[in-house]
Amino acid sequence: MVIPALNEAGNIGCLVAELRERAAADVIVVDNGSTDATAAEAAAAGATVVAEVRRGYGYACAAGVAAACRADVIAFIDGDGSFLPAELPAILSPILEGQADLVLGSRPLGHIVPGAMPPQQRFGNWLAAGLMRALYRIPVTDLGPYRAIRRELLDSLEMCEMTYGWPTEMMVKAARRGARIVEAPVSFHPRRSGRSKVSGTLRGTLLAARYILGVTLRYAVPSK
Ligand SMILES: Nc1nc2c(ncn2[C@@H]2O[C@H](COP(=O)(O)OP(=O)(O)O)[C@@H](O)[C@H]2O)c(=O)[nH]1
Ligand SMILES: [Mg+2]
Repeated sequence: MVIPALNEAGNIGCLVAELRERAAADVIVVDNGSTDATAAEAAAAGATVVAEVRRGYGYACAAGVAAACRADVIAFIDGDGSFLPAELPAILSPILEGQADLVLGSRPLGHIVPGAMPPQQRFGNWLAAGLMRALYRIPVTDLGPYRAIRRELLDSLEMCEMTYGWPTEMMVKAARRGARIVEAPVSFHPRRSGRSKVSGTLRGTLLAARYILGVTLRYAVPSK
């Protein structure tokens, strides 16, 4: 289990504790230069804490993957408490049962608590997922950061988007590989505490939109 985290003190401890109660194997928190007690709180709750100084969601995820060296399946969850550890079995079981290589938690298929997702994020995810359905023929309704992937597949993707583009790159490259991609409904809640760094800020929203759309279009034309 990999959790990219930037200033999630107040959220990360409960999240790690809940994941460990639910017997998630290694819980790895990647602290991306937090200025609060994220690392200490995560460690106290029993996580393996990895520091990644290069700022970026993709750098953090990649550092977590490198640290999870014994895992055959790697799951990702945000560090803000907006996704529920109780729903982890839905994310993992299609892979463990041999039916999928990449499982994406879909919020539109599940439940979005009112106020949890700003309208621009709702629209952006809808648009990007629609483009992916049309361009890559994959059955997706969301960009699902709560997800799980077979390690073998992930290693073969040669991920290079080290910031906002990482989750999109994983989807489109897996699609190009012909991987089995399925969605599982998940619920989405307001972050437990603290501030949003992506969809709640203008800069984060614009950068995320640019990377998500850029990466979605970039791999649409097969290079060979
Ligand atoms: N490693 C890393 N994680 C980040 C960064 N920005 C956001 N995150 C984490 O990514 C997740 C989603 O970010 P969040 O601020 O909740 O964005 P929102 O869900 O769009 O409001 C949370 O776990 C954050 O701690 C970053 O620059 N680096
Ligand atoms: Mg969030």
